[in-house]
Amino acid sequence: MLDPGLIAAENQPHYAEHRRDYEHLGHQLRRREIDVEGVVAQVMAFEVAVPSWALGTGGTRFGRFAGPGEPRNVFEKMEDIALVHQLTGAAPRVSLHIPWDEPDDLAELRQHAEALHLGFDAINSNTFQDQPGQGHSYKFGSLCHTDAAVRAQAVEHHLHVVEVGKALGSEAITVWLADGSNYPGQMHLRKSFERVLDGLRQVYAALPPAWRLFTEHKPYEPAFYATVVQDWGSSLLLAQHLGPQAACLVDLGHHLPKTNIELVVARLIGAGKLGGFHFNDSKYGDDDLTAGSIDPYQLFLVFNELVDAAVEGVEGFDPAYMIDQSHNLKDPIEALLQTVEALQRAYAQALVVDRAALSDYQDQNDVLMAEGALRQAYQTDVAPFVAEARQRQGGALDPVAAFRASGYRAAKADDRVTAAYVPPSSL
Ligand code: LRH
Ligand code: MN
Repeated sequence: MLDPGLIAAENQPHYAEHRRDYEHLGHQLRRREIDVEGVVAQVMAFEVAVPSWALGTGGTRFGRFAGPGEPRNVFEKMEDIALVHQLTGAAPRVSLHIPWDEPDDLAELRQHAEALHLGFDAINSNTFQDQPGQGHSYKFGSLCHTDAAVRAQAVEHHLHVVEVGKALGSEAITVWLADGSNYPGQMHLRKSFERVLDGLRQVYAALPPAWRLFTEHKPYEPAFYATVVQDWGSSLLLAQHLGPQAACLVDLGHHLPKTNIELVVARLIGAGKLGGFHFNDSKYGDDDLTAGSIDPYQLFLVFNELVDAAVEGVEGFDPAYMIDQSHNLKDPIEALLQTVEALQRAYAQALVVDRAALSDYQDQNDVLMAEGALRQAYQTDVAPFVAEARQRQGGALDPVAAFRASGYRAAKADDRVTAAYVPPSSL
């Protein structure tokens, strides 16, 4: 965590200018009968979970270029996430991956999180890698495997992940399965799906009443011919068969090029099965780039569907917002600060859509004016609203500038090399 005084000192020279921008935007939007304070309040309430696996430098099969001061374990990852939350006011929870982040002492990790004012969002299972000492390999799948012993092992893993989540205070499990095939004929396309459903039924049966199970679809990789949970339709079928505690998680990068992702979101909202998001962006495949970096209009159109559902009061609409990115070139903390900003902006833009006018234009099939209503909101520079929402929560007007001014990375580059890691319990 940073000394709050440092953030205030960083904000101070820019505050008057920010106020002018904020007032100016306020005037513009009041002319459009937009409730300015209402928008800022909603942006202040916006929260997104940070994935534990995004705090270290990511890589590809071609290489990884580690950066200075990377976290060495889940405790240090939590410290970095607490900083992202301190600077943005919008990242109060972490999404863990098991076994990557499984500590020896869960109670110690929970205490550490509480000390950092962080909570635990959906916890992620992992049957896409074989762990040392594992009885059966997941080479040919996990819950879809033709061998009952492998399926039982995969179910056991998911039950264990639920127990870890319960101990940490998480209330959801995200199930992304790499299960699939590389060649036609290799895998029975219907029976493999039936086996996955059967396995998830056993996991579903073990869920505490308040928990949710998110099914995450993905068209390909690591399977390059057929993935069992390949698309939103397969994910929706699973969630509908499993029951009310199951819903679909939309990873923005898990769609074939040119897929209308906001339409997928609208369909899942309509089915009452939109469970949550893994926000990121991509140009080609599952590139896990920073959200809004490639197609910010698409991100806005996704948030437009979310705000529309919230304004309408769609029953049971309560999606979990999480980031899922791999920071191969950017400093992971800076990339996350940039990501939270992009999400807050897309949300604020969606909040300033004149929905009454849009609905009239849609009813009158006034194509140009209907499109114009969305573009007007998208072209509104809501940055002063987002900055105001942050600074009202003790955050930074410019989080990346404050992070760089703090020297946090350089300090960690020293700490996390020289100093052996001392768990909080022994401090
Ligand atoms: C799969 C995925 C999934 C996570 C993994 C780190 O591509 O999106 O959500 O388990 O990335
Ligand atoms: Mn994902």
